[in-house]
Amino acid sequence: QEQRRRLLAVATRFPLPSGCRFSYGTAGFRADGATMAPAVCRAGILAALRSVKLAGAAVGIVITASHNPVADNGVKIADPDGGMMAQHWEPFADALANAPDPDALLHLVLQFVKDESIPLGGQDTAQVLLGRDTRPTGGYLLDAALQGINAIIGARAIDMGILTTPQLHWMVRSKNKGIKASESDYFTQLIDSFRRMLELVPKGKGGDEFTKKLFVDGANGIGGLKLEQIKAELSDLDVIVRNSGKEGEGILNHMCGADFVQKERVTPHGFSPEDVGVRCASLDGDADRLVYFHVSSASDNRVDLVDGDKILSLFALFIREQLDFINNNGDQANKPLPARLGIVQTAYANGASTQFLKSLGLEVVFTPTGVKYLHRKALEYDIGIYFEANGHGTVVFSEDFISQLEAVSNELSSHADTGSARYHAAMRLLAASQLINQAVGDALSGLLLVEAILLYKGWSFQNWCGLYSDLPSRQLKVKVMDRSAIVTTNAETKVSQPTALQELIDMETANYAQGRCFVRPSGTEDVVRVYAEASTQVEADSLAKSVAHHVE
Ligand code: NG1
Ligand code: ZN
Repeated sequence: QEQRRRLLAVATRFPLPSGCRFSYGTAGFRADGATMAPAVCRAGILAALRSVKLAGAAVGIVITASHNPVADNGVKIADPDGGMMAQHWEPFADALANAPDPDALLHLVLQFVKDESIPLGGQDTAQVLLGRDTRPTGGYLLDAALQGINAIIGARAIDMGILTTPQLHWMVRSKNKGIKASESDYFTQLIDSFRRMLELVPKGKGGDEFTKKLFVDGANGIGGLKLEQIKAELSDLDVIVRNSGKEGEGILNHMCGADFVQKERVTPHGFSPEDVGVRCASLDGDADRLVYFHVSSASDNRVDLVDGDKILSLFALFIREQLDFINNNGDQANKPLPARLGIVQTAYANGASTQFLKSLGLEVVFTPTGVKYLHRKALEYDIGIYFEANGHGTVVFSEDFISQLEAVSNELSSHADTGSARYHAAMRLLAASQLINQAVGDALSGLLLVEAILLYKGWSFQNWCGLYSDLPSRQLKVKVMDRSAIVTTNAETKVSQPTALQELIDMETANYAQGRCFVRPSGTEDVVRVYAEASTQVEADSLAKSVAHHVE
């Protein structure tokens, strides 16, 4: 009865404005921040129920709208492993967010609790960790989330403060693993593993094109602020943060950030042609995306871009090299360490990157857009590397493989073999697995891994950028009456409905050398996205445009 009373009370406090329709989408609920409180409150209820269902394991709530404008906000839920909430709860999430009135909400919750056998009513049965980005609506939405959580008897909310999205995911994961999970633990892990990576750089190896100086575009968000906190401890780097998120420097994601740089291919606000020659990185508003760029010339603001595909390629090269050291250093006495290395991309990956990765003999697989799909696929390997072209991705190591690496390094050190290439390679992979966020794509840890690998290889930005040349591509958005009318298949590369549309796309694509084109409904915006690639920019533009006409 107390449980019913609490749910009715909280639903009455946060009535759903008429005409609002929420969908959990690719990355949780998103809308104008001022209208989000009912959805966020309900996400609080949902997260608490999820924790109760999972025997009180910590679950996370992140309040952010990532790269979207500052007035937007959003909410998503992290499961106990630090990944995205299990998809089979999404239909309930949608229904809950859209329940029209308190009675409907109560009925829905009670029915779901029964169907899922969620043991409500006990003490200390749920814990929910909350984080939010720097958006002005964050505090107000945090309060809505807290009220939602507290509507479930026995649920405890723990506000972790203003964080990057990946920090919160990391904390949830660490807490459930029984590892210390505060922000300073996160920073310590990053700084220590970065330092270990640098200690493992062989003296006098390879090129010496690496330079210490790095400009970082913080998108005027939380990532820049956090990087400012730790940069003094990154002794081999000279990090200068712009659009750092400090008062007065600019508006969140406005003319800056990873999404802006990747889509527009021009310097973000705060950068100029004078920065020519310096390696630059750009984060998005909640610091789960990372791209790199270089000002192309001193006369205009265009940039050379290193996107998620090329970050992935750098990671893949490095990891493959270490595996080769471990396995093929010619000494027959060594037991090989068989490792399945898998590369996961989406249809948005530049075709040149896929070709490059395949030419290295790597296994490349595709999933639909959205890190929840990529991450899950990557977990099928001993080492899974996934990235979206827009810079969201990470490297995941299986626990079994980590134990094997530890066994190799223990064995070698017990034979005082710590000078061998094999030992160093194993130690590098272990350090990388500590450095790179195992829960979700993380711009800060990704940046440090990139820097450590560039330093290890002695590479400049140009060395890296020159791994392969991107095929010219174009992305367009098309507004339609009902984007759900388009249904796709084959990791979104083909349209299955309406059937005639795919024939038209095929027909157009056939007119272009190296042409590739697909369309799909966005999961975060009310648009259909068109992507086209061809051997020249003019052709990619023209292919995208003609297919967009067929979509309209
Ligand atoms: P949608 O709107 O479903 O295309 C976009 C990005 C995804 C992902 C999500 C979540 C593109 C083409 N799509 O999804 O990669 O980052 O937002 O933020 O970049
Ligand atoms: Zn983001």
